Amino acid sequence: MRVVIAKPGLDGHDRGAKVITRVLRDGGHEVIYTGIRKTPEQIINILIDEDATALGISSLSGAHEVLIPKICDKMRTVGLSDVVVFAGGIIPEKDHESLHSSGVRAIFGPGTHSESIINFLIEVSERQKRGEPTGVGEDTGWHWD
Ligand code: B12
Repeated sequence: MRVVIAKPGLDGHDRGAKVITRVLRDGGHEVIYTGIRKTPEQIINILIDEDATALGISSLSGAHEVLIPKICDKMRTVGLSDVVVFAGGIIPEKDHESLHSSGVRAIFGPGTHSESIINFLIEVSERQKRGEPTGVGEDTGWHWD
């Protein structure tokens, strides 16, 4: 897949995003890392310019409940409904449900094994091959556990 790893928010916690960029590249994906402190608008532009099929968002600042739904809404507005969104970082369990409702298909916290992120993307490709929608604009309720 062609994956953008994005780091929205004002903080500089970039280790996780860099680790995930490496993990996905090693797993055979094409990965573009945005760098830190990107606005939702900048992330949308990068997704369009890079013709991405998936967006992974890293958030450790506590702003996930504002920033991630905002990015998902903008993606739907500009016609990026097919793009799969997943996230990671410091995202408490209690916030997972609302993020899933925003269109986030998987959330990975600290200590996640690389294998489970790779397996998630394999599952996404298999679902897409079967014609089962996974993008941020699809209201299927499906998410990775
Ligand atoms: C290292 C660290 C720092 C470093 C950051 C260095 C860097 N360049 O990244 C420094 C010292 C700079 C720092 C500063 C601050 N920090 Co700090 N920091 C941490 C700490 C201890 C570890 C984070 C880390 O690097 N982990 C290692 C990486 C590899 O793990 P990870 O990021 O979690 O990523 C893994 C998963 O989460 C997941 N993942 C992450 N992103 C993504 C994305 C995708 C797409 C996927 C699939 C998976 C995924 O996969 C990764 C691999 O398993 C955490 C506490 C913690 N235990 O997490 C606090 C923490 C994140 N920091 C915190 C705070 C408050 C700050 C400061 C505001 C403190 C202050 N008052 O100055 C400042 C902010 C400075 C700034 N401008 O950003 C808080 C955030 C609180 C919150 N969310 O509510 C935390 C949680 C500490 C705490 N318990 O309070 N910090």
